[in-house]
Amino acid sequence: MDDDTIAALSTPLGRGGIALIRVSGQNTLDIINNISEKVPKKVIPKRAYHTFIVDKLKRIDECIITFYKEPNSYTGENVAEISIHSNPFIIEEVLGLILKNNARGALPGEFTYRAFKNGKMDLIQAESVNELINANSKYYASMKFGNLEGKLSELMKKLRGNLIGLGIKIETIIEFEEDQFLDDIDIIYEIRESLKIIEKILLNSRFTEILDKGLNVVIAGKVNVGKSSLFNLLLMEDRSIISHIPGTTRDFIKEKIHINGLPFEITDVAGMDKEVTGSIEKEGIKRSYEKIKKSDAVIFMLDASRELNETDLNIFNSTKCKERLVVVNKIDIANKKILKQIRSNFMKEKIYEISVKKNINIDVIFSFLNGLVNNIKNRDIDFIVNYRQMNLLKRLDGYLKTLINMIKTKKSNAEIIAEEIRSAIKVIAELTGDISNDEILNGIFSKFCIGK
Ligand SMILES: Nc1nc2c(ncn2[C@@H]2O[C@H](COP(=O)(O)OP(=O)(O)OP(=O)(O)O)[C@@H](O)[C@H]2O)c(=O)[nH]1
Ligand SMILES: [Mg+2]
Repeated sequence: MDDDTIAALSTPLGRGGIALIRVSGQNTLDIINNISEKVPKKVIPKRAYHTFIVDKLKRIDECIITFYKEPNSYTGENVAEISIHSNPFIIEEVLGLILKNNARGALPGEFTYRAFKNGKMDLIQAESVNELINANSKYYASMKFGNLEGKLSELMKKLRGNLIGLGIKIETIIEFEEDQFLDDIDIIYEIRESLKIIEKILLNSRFTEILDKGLNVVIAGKVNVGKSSLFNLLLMEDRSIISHIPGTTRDFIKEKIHINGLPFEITDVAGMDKEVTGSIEKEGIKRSYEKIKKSDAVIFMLDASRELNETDLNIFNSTKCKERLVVVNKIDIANKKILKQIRSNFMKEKIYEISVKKNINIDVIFSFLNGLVNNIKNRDIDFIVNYRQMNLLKRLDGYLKTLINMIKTKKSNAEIIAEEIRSAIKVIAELTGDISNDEILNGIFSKFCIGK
């Protein structure tokens, strides 16, 4: 099956300037010769040929064809990239013509699978192709590009080299002196250095999902404090209904926004006043508290024009364990006595005075949101691992720790230590795909789109 020549549309199906069809495999050259007017038999690789797609002498579309000669192509095989006008009917016709000329439709991810099989990239890089395409934020995309560039792969290569070196040292001991113990401070230092890097990656990766999906931030407060007003301001659109009537928002509303390329999921909830009687309102309040519980952070809003009450205190207490920003809204119509009351009730808390309506001090909201991400983001690392990689790195972490222990305590002989090193090297090979099975590969490549 790997010998088949495959073809697929690599751009989204729809109307647009250009659609790109990719062909890969041994029949590629014949195919482009058969379906186009002006690609010479002695085609020059990587040259763009302006020509026409023809079916039985009838021109179907104008096109640009670029041929890449193996192994200098994306897949490592002969590849052609055919750019035509993006119209679903033209695409279907051209693709149909290609398939009639000894090619079959590519499976999801099959181009990248071939690139991996032909050694153009390792498994970590292959996975990152799809992750990059599907990234939901600028930050996540740039991290995934780090993986594609091979930053994690390089690290794994280096680590593998270190371990192999260590293995050889130990094997020599085994050969010459039975039951020898290994005592080498340099070796322990080297393994420790690798461990440090792995632990940093793991720490960073705990936030992989958060950063892809967006940090969940809830705007909480009693009715009518201005929650929906702030929500709309952050979204830059009139998403939530705002009114002077208390209890306007009865159910939560969740929307995604990006600040500096980082995703946030902001939730506007119903005001949480204890004294409401209606069953819908009660359900709304229940949901508000649930949303707080599940959130990553909370913006807790007070009202500078109305007396502090029990609801304010209840909400404050429910957000104790959360990353929290406390703001007093409506500072434009603040009542001095109330501000004093608020300050004396929240003595230990840093409270920011804002007005959503008059756009006063709104910067604090953005600083808070930015700060949340800066807290969790490890700036030294420019790639993020996925769950498969994370689990393997955890296993590797375990092996390396055991290894240090074995060497330090001098309780294990060289034979056992060598075995531990072999296990660690095997984990690295699984990470990079040097060892893999069909099930793992299927799991990875079936998630790709067709044409990649
Ligand atoms: N003066 C003043 N009024 C504000 C400010 N922010 C919001 N408001 C007004 O306060 C009222 C309530 O605003 P909303 O945003 O609907 O408040 P909410 O907290 O979502 O209210 P519920 O959904 O009922 O819980 C509206 O009339 C807003 O125009 C502000 O900074 N200053
Ligand atoms: Mg509201």
